[in-house]
Amino acid sequence: MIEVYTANTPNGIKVPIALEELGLEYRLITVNLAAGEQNRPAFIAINPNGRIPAIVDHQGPDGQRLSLFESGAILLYLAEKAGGLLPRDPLERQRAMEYLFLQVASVGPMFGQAGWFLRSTPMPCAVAIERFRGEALRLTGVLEARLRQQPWLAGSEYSVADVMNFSWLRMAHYGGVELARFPAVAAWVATISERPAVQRALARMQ
Ligand SMILES: N[C@@H](CCC(=O)N[C@@H](CS)C(=O)NCC(=O)O)C(=O)O
Repeated sequence: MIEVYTANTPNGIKVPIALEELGLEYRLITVNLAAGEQNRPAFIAINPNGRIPAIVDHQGPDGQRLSLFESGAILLYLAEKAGGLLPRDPLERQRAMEYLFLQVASVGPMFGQAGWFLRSTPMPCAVAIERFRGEALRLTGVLEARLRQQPWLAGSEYSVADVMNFSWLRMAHYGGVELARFPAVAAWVATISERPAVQRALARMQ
């Protein structure tokens, strides 16, 4: 059984979606971010970085207990464990890695900062909004160009790269990005939203 420490946020839904897609059993443990549970010693022992998501797999490599944080690392671990969500074709596999890391390094941080400066800061800052929303728009354009050429980010196969980026792009408005300007991304979000595994994961996260 895999324990999933998470919350209903863009980063938090990735792991339940991947687990549902891969058909792995899991137990959800909701971390109350508003109450600061991510900074409590019991959680820091699982994720020293104090962020969700994190997992504990009691049947990890060689049957050992594994605790793991960072959503990209978790999704790659789960994909390899279950043998899914990663293309077998070597070129597409590298594309999947590429777009997974683009999400971790750029899409998540830029959308996250854009949303925070647009909605959560007590002191609005036009320069910060322009910078981060501008980057969120630019990155959505990168995904748009890719999805105009291929049905999925890796190419012909749905993969961890789609799960990672979908989790943020379905909330694009949070970062001040309207998907009406990006029809290929909007259609890809709608298609992924209809997948039964995605709907099961989102229902469990309510
Ligand atoms: N790069 C990390 C980002 C994790 C992250 O920022 N999680 C947010 C929720 S979406 C969090 O735990 N925030 C709590 C806080 O800021 O104290 C990942 O992909 O796992």
